[in-house]
Formats: sequence, structure tokens, C-alpha cells
Amino acid sequence: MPGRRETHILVSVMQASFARRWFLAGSAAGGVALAAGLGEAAAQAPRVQATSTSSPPNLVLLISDDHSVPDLGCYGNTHIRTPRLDQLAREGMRFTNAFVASPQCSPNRSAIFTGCTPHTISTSRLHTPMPPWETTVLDLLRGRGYYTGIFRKHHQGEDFQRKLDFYGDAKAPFTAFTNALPAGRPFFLQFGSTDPHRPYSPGAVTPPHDPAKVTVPAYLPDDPDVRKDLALYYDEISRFDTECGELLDLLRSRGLLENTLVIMTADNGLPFPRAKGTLYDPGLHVPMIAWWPGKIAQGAVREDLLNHVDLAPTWLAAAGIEQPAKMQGRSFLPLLRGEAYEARAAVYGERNWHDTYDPMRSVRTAQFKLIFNARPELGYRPSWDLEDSLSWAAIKRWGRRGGLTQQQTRLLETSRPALEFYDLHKDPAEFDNVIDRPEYEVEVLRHRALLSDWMHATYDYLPPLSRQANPGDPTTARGLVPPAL
Ligand SMILES: [Ca+2]
Repeated sequence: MPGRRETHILVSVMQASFARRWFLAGSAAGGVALAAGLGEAAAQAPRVQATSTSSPPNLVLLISDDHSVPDLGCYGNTHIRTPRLDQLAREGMRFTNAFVASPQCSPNRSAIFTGCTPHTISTSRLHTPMPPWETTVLDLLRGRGYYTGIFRKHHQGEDFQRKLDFYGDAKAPFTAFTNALPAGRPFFLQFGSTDPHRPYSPGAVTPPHDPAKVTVPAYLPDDPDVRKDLALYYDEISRFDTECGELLDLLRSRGLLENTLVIMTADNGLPFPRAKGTLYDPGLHVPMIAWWPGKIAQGAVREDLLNHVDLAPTWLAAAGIEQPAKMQGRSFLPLLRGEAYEARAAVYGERNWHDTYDPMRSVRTAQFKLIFNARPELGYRPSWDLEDSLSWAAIKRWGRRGGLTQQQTRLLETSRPALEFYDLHKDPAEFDNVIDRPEYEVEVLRHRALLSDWMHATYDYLPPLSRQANPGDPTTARGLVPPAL
């Protein structure tokens, strides 16, 4: 049973949580109050009023595949060569706190295209195609006259691809799109590179990056093979940068960049152990740059929390199309335009089936992150593309020798805690789990309530951390983690 002080805190948190849900349920508009973050992913996301626009902007998405912050020059990686994206950031807005909805490829891409969290639209399992009954942002744009095209990877299945006006595979030159584009039509174009996804082989760029100069993250051992692996990852990011430049040059030469919002981001974090497929920041924290001449201040850097579910609402708002009630994200168009904008208080993450069934949920605020491991009896398991990597082999080799740090050794343990809580200001690497420290008790409870509310509001299929049926009762709320855990 909880002590008196803990009960008081818990009841306060749960009452606040319940009051907020009641308010949301009674508020037809939803809207501004949700910007505080608790229910912002819920169905009542702020609606953007359709605005008349005589010249809707073209929309371009440049998306890399398995790529985290800080691995662009403009994010502080001093060795990687990404001149074109660095230029894009200098001429546009760079976001330092953009996060994916899921650290998995197809689930997160489905979130980008629908503005909904993957479990809400049944796409949480890796490789699940876009359900034919879901309305995507491309459907809505097409309905308003946009010409929609994708080059290469979208990972949403054949039905999704058939609905596009244009699709170009890896052999198609970028001119195939510009030649096919009907004159005078606004367009949405995604360049979906498969860089820097594994497998790696030398030769992506000349000269290659020097393994001696890469930055080895603290969660990996500083090993020659890890350095070689990271240099190959850098090489593919450079190749992506070059191709982005080629596409932008082509669009400019055809006069197609004059009223165009370009967004660059990545679909999930880097393909290394403790990154892709995990809810630690290296799995969730991705680069994001927005460029729109005359509309976005040049060289702006914003720290606001953003999630990939916010992209579709932003594109709709830019095109003057009303956001459907089902979309859970929030438009950050006002932020781009330098207008009044209330930042999110929290972003949420989910991992589900990805070679193994290892469901997890997370909530991240500016200072803290809570991770819920729904199968704590499992140890860390990399996805199969990482299992064959030089880096995973190095971790296992160092583990046998006993040379890993205490934090790195956790990758080889056979179980994990059900709950992890990190103070990101003091511990940005998320090494020091403070879930049981008394000084964090209030924040832990607040984040448990945030995560529970979000899971409940978004029709999650995992048991929420707090009992929703009777939120004011501390004895039932005490059963925060289901007995099976
Ligand atoms: Ca990916």
C-alpha cells in the first residue's frame, strides 16, 4: 500500500488527470487547452480552419532511412559531410527536438502520412501496409488538386502506391517527376532514400569518411569495427545529402521551388544497438529542417517538442485544408511562420513488433522521459539488420572479454525493468534510471499519468500504466503495472 504522502501525490495527479479528461470530453472545440500536452495526441487535436489560398504551396519531403541527431553537420557532427542539408538549415528553420512516433520504419511512416499514432490505425507491426480504409494526407491533398509523387521508399504497400499520381523506383531519374508534372498543378513530392539503412558496403561516397574521426556514442564501445561501421553510416548520409541537393537543384531549375515548403527528416533513429527500435533518444530523436523562402526566417533554430504525427496537419494547414478530427497531431505552421504557437508539453513513442514482439511506450517532456517496457522479462534484442552488424559483434566480443562499461553491459542482460525514468538534463544519455529515487516521485507519477492518458485516448491495446476505470482511487491506481509484469 502507498504511504500517506505518496497517496496524496497520486490522488492529486490522478484527479488532475481525470479533470482534464472531463474537460476534453466536454469541449467541442478541444483545441488550445490541449496544447499543454496531456491529451494533445487524442482525437480532439486542434483543428485548423481552412483558409482561402489562391496559390497553395508545393510540399517536398526529403526523408532518410535510419538516421539520428546529431549526424548532420548542422546538428554539430563536425566530421560528417552534409553541405546541402547544412545549407538548407542555414536558409530555413532547424528543429532540435523533433521525434518520431515510432523507432520503426513502416509504423512511423504511416504516422507521417496519417497524422495518427501507429497503434490507432493498426500499423504498429513492422511491414504492415497502409490500411485501405485510412485516409492519408496524400488522399486529402489529391482531393484538392495536388499532384502526388514519391521516389523510392515509402514502406506502405502496393495499394498505397497505386493511389499516387507518380511513383519512381531507384532507377527513375528525378526528371521523370518534373517531366510528368502537369503545368500549374501544386504537388507533394517525397524523396524516400534508403540511405543510411543497412547493409553497408564501402564506396557510397568518395572519399570515404575516416573511421578515426567518427564520434563513437557512449552507448557503444570504442572499437575499430564500431568506428568502421559508423564511417559507413556517415558515407550513406553524405550520399543522401548529395541526392537531396540534386533534386532541389532540378526543382529550382524548373521554377518549382518558388512557393515550396521543403521538410527534411528521417524515418527513425540510427541502425545501431540501443538506437533504432528502442525508445531511447537515439531511436526517436531525428533531424528536422524546414525551408520555405519568404515564409520561414532564415537560420532559425527552435527547441519546441515536435512529433512526426504533426507533419500531416502542418501540410494540410499550409494547403488550406481543414484537419480531419481523427488526426492526432498538431499543425506547427504558426511556428514556421513566426506566429503565436503554443509548444507541445510532451511527445510520445511506441515500439511494437519488429522481428521480436517487444512492446514499449514512452512519454518525453523537455526534461524527463518515462519508458514502459511491457515485456521486461526480455533482454534487449536488436532487430535482425543490426544483429549482423560489426557493432553488435563488437559488443558481444567485448562482453565476453569483460571490457564494456556498466551501461553498455545492459545490452547483454536477459531482462529489463518494467519502468525506466530519466532526467535528461542531468543524464542525456539515459543511463541512470531514477524511477525509484524519492526526489523524482512527483515527476514519475506525473509522467505515468501522462502516458496512461495518452494510451487511453489513442485506443492503445496495451494495458495503461494507471487504472483508467476508477482514476480517483489510489488503491486501484496503485496497480499501475499489470500483474503479469
Ligand atoms: Ca527506417
